[in-house]
Amino acid sequence: MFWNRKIETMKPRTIKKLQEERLRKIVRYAYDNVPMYKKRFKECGLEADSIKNLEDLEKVPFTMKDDLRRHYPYGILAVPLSKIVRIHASSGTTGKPTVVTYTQHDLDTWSELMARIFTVSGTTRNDVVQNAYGYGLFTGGLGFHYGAERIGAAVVPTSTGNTKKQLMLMKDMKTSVLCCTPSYALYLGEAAVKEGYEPLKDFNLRIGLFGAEPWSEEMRRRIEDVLGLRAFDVYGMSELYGPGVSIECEVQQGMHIWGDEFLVETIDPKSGEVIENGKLGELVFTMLTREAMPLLRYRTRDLAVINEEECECGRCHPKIMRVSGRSDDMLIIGGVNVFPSQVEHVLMSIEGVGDHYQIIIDRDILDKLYVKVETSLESTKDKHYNEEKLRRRVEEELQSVLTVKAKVELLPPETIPRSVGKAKRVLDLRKS
Ligand code: DLL
Repeated sequence: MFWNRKIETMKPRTIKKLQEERLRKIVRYAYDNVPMYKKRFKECGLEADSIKNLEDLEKVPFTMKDDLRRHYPYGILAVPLSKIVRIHASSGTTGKPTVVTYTQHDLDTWSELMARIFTVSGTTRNDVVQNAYGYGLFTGGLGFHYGAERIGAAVVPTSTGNTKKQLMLMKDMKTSVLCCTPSYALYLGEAAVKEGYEPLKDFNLRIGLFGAEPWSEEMRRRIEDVLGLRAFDVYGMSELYGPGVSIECEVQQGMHIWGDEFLVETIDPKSGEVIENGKLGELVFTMLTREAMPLLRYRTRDLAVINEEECECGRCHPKIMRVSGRSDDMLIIGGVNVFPSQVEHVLMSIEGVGDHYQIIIDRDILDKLYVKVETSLESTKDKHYNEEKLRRRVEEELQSVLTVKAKVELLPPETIPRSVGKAKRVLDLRKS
């Protein structure tokens, strides 16, 4: 299903032509209206009209998250404050948050992108959408809210938390589309069973729109099994409106990035060199029509692979394969690079292992990796269950994938704290 068939089915050549026109315009706009960009361009010996086509994009200096922090709160505004109608902020854990601003034009664009995202997933005006992303400074709540309203669906704005009430409403309102983080979806499934619901019978769920944190294929299967829905991966970030940047289509082999609004590249996070498509690199985005806060070559720190092959769904907008993590999430343990997503992949593929885990890195003389993971409720009920055998198996599989030794501790079900938003699974004690 298409929300905007004309744009969604544009051929690659048409997308590129549109991108080129928009790139020239947005560079001129950013140069004329944001002093930071004019200064940067001049420092690099560039004028706004030095950027004539897509190949020239490489000349444009990067924008970093630190640039936004340094210009807190309004330094990157390209319009007077009187034209700003919404302000969000990203959840900075230290120091000042990163502020993102929107004009009415930006909010309209964002809602259109969200309307496309809902429609790609198969959501229609006949659906009841339970939106359990946080409403507030976080972009998840309002982003999904306005997209669902735009397609005419009925929104139940539950926001995060209050899990028992979420479940009651899910049943009573006949919720058919659930929006929340994947970790909260798993928690909702688990809590439903505990509260005596039979999710496949009691709920009317058919679609889940999950994102805002990395998750694995194995986790997708677990969520789908427990809630009886089809789970779609949604990627975005506050600086790029919020959710709305990309979603998986029905083929579910990568997430389409809306090429009419975003130019995406991958770079080597160390050297900053552009990497050819098809190889893992850091995602860098240029927003093509942003009015309040144009961002040129914004470095996300997120790692993914761009795929420009034609997609069976009829959309030629480039795809990114699952976002495997952030370059700054990478753990270096005894000199070996380890991504938390690799740990999740191993854990979730082992039968008997539960859905919730924690990764702890400690240093005594050498770095030590600990993985605490719950056993599943079913396995503890199985009379052939052998905890030590399962623990050893988890350790062996982790070692073979990570190439570092992890000490595994199996915990009883429901002992690891649950999260209602983005899960915090890594505790790096070396940093404290
Ligand atoms: O998480 C926006 C969002 C809300 C996206 C709801 C999807 C659904 P931030 O709080 O600024 O914005 O966090 C952005 O979250 O740079 C990624 O590291 C991570 N992230 C977001 N979506 C995914 C995903 C929102 N599908 C940061 N897979 C990004 C992996 C994701 N990581």
